[in-house]
This record gives sequence, C-alpha cells and structure tokens, in this order.
Amino acid sequence: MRPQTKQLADVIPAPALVVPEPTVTFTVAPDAVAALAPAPRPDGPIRLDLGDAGGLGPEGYRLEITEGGVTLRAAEPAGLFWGLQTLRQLAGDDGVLPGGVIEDRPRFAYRAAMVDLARHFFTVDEIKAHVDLLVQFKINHLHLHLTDDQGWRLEIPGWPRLTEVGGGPGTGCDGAGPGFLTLAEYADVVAYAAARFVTVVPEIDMPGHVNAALVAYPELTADGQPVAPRTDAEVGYSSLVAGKEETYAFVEAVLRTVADVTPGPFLHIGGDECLSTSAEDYRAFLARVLPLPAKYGKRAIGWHEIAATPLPEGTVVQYWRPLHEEGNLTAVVEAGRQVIMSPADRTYLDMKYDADTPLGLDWAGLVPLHRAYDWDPAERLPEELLLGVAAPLWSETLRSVADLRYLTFPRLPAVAEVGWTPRAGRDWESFRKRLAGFGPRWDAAGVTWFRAPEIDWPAG
Ligand code: NGO
Repeated sequence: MRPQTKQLADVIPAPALVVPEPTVTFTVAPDAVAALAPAPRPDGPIRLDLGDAGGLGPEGYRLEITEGGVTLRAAEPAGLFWGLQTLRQLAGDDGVLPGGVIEDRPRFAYRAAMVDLARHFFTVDEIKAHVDLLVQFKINHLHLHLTDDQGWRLEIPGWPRLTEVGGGPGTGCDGAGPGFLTLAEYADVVAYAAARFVTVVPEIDMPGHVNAALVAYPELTADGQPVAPRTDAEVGYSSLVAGKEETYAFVEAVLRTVADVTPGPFLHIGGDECLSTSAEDYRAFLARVLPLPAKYGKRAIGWHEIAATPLPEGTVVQYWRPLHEEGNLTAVVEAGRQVIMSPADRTYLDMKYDADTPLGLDWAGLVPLHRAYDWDPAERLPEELLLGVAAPLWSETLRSVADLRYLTFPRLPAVAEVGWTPRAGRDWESFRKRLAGFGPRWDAAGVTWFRAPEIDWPAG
C-alpha cells in the first residue's frame, strides 16, 4: 500500500474549516474532475448540489469526501465553482482524495489581481489564460488598468484617435507593448471572466496618467497645443485640465461607454499621483468626476489620493502605498468608506523578489514571497471597512506573458490566501508546505514561475 501523504488541508487558499477523516480516501479520475461545471449534478460518485450549505454565504461551499464518493454543496453557483477549485487541487494528478469535510467561505468579498495593459498590452487570449490561472486561487475580480501615459487600450466610440494613436505601434513602455481592445474584445474578456465568477473592474486613470489621451486629442491640453508621446516610465507629469469644459465632455463620454460595456458593479477612475495638478484643480476635477460612476449605475473606486477630497457615499478607496504609510487612511475611516488594500510593499507583483530579479521595480523595496504573505489588511483598518485585497501587476518592465507569470507566481497565491482565509487560519509554515506542490504543476502546465527560496520545492 502506498503511504497516504496527501492531507485534506493541502489547499491554497487555506479553507476556513477542515475536518479530516484520516482513514478514508476516495479516488476519482482527475480529468473528470477538471471537466466538472458548477451546475447541479444529482447522481454519480461526485454530486453537486445547489441549496443551503449551512450559512456559508454566496461564495461558500461544503465539500464532503467519504468512501462512497464526493458531495459538494453551495448556496450559489459561485460557491460550487470555488469548491471545484478545491477539489481539483486535492485530486492532483493521481485523483486520490483524502476523506473528511471542508466548510469554506471567503474572509473578503473582493479578491483581485490587476494587470496594467497600458505600459504593456496583453491580448484577449493572454488575458483569458491569466484568468484561468487566477481562479485556481479563488481570485474573483480582474482589475484592468486600461489607460496611462504610455497607452490607451480600450476603444471609445466617437474618440477613435485614443486607440488609433494610443494603442498603435510604438506605444507602451519602450514602445514595446502596442495594442488595444475593441469593445467586442473587451466584452469577450468580460464574458469569459464572468463564466468563471470573476468580475472585471475597468480603470480609466485620471486626471493624471493621461499623456496618451493628450497626444490623441490636443484640445484636452491646457493650451490646446499637441504634446509628444512618451514611452518612458516617469509618472506625475500629465494632467487633464480641471477648468476646461472639453475635459468633462471627454470624461463623461469615456465613463458612459465603459459603464455600458461593464456588467460588474465597479468603475475605477484612478486618481493617483497627480503631481502636476494643483490641489485645488484636483478637488474641482474629482467633485465633478467622482459622482459619474453612480450616474451610470456603478460604484466608483479610486486610488487613495482621492480621499483628500470629499467622497460620495459608496465610493471605494484603494490603498496602494507601503503598508505603514498614512495614505489618507485616517480620512477614509472618518468618512466610513470601504477600502481595498494593495500595499505596495506586500501586494505589488511588479516589485522585485530579490536584488537579482531580472524584471520589476524596487521603489517599495523588495517583495520576497514571505513579505507578500505575512501581513494583515486589518492592521490599518477596522475589518468592517475592508472590502478586500488586490495584487496589482504594473507592466513597465514586462515584455511577455512569461514575464507576467514570473512575477505573479508564487506571490499571487500568497495574497489570495490573505484575501480568502480567516486571519486565525493563516500560518506561514503551513503555507510553505502547501505551496511546494504547485511548482511541479506550473511546470507541467508550462507556466513560468519564480523558485522562491523560502520554499522546499520538490527536486526537478
Ligand atoms: C504606482 C503608480 C503606477 C506605477 C506603479 C509601479 C500607483 C497606484 N501608481 O502605483 O503608475 O506603475 O506604482 O509600481
């Protein structure tokens, strides 16, 4: 008999409750598990049920493995889908499932990964493949940073030069990341993600980070004179003009379009690093723009700089500076607004792992795997104001999907566990052991990843 080394708790993110039945296993065909859809399936060795799973919420699930088979139950299809991710991880490639019961639900409703398409564009197929890798760790939001100084990546009817110029050849950092999504392509990404219970969160960054828009439409600049395209990685030099009516016609056309093609509830308006916008202009601009998402049926999200201005009810603030900086969090708590935590020194996937990492930046310091894991979003805020956690991947140094994945894995699983698992259920030593098995799986799937030295990866 082969020793049973697999444990029911060998899952990332760690489930909320695991009750093993160590003498029991049940064996399934891994391919059959991979093919399961999150729809009721009343018969057979693997049963999927929609119904009350014991108050586990819209994303929760209960998984029971006995010698007779597997029962997965959830209140909603999303719960079945996350339960299937757990089942797939447990099945591995031998299909042996350890017996017992898992009752699981996320700590936070918002668990995101962000991809910066502006500094380097990724195609529809590349984005879809990324979604497939993210959902394995129960990530449920995909934030797309669609516009910045170096590129404009979403078609906007009536404003064709945004993408003709801003998405054309020579755009992106070093001119190496051209491309844009037509509205049909964007809708395709949104539908693909939605079928995997992932909500797309589009970001149009303003009033700063807009050089690509100013290049395309000189009437948006302060003096109406053309500005030169930029492909360097500087920040803080461009701004929409708060005192010009053309600005608001443009902004409204863009936000209306994006709201129209986005079924999800959020619309991210950026708001970061407006170093060339006066404080007064910044306030005046946001006073007009922050209410627009609600006008088009959406909830506004902005980077935490927006908390220097009055925040309409329902606005969500995304904190991005290192974990222990002020970053307007006092004002956010006073206003009682919800927060998404993306501290750069923990969750920025574009920070280098170590001094030798060939890609990435280091302005927030190095972010080895342990640092991405060992922090808590509630260190700075009351739990009830936390909407969730997001891991941004800015693409100044990326040139390929291999680059994207190298910086994502294995840090994304660490942030995913911070977002899903109850604080008391998180433990670095346990995470280290559970993560080790993923290296061979990424290799088998042809996924590039960084061999983080903190982990005892299997040889090979
Ligand atoms: C900052 C900046 C981005 C950079 C990123 C690089 C935010 C919110 N604005 O994060 O423009 O790409 O750092 O790490």
